[in-house]
Amino acid sequence: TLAVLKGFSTHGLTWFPKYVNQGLFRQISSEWNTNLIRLAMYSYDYCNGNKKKNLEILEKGVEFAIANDMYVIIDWHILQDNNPNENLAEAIDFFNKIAKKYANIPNVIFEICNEPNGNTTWDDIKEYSNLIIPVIRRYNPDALILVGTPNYSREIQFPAKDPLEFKNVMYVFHFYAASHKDDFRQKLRKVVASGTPIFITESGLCEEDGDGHIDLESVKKWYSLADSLHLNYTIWSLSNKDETCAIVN
Ligand code: IDC
Repeated sequence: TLAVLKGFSTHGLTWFPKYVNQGLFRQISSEWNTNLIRLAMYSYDYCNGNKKKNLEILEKGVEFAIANDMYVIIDWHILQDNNPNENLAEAIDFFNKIAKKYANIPNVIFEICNEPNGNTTWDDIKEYSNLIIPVIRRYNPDALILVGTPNYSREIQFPAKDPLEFKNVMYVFHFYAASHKDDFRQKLRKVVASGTPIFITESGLCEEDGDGHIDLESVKKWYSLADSLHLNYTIWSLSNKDETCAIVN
């Protein structure tokens, strides 16, 4: 049978550490039937904050995910730092640490750049990936590695034409149902049909800024499309931030 991974993404771990708790992870795994959790480590905050403390939150999240039989995405959440090469040295150090710590643990999935944006091109992302992926592969020869795509992980046509030369890599697509409609769904269908491996590491029921209205009609279309294409996804976010994408209020 085909395994499909579904679950939630946390909000920024360093802002909402209380959601990294054993009881909640047990609940979303066993009562809500999710088998995936994404841990969003905002790279900007990691690089400019208390690294040791931030890593401790992440490590607790990985521990609770494994204890509850879930897959876990360790997400290097670039956003304000719009090009992953901006904090390259920090990224190498981060992935070296965590890849070593979680060497060959099958639950762990590595997401190396959340949403490249601004002027960041697919060539920039390839350059970064060609440096970061070997750091992870040194300890995890078979781990699944997820690579963000230009313009907030929407432009999956680039890797479709010009993929990386590594095995067990998937490309990241994000959608927010109230902002992204049929033209985006059509693009996703086309790229998936071309055989390009796509992983939806983040999606939302609301508008693309994480707030605004929820579009239930588009929501239904998106998740039935994801299901029909057997795509893995997470929903943003497992938090109570005052915005419509937050699932706790
Ligand atoms: C957003 C938060 C928003 C915050 C911003 C920057 O919702 O309040 O100001 O981060 O820290 C994404 C990003 C994710 C966003 C999320 C929803 O990956 O970090 O969170 N979103 O806005 N891409 C599209 C939407």
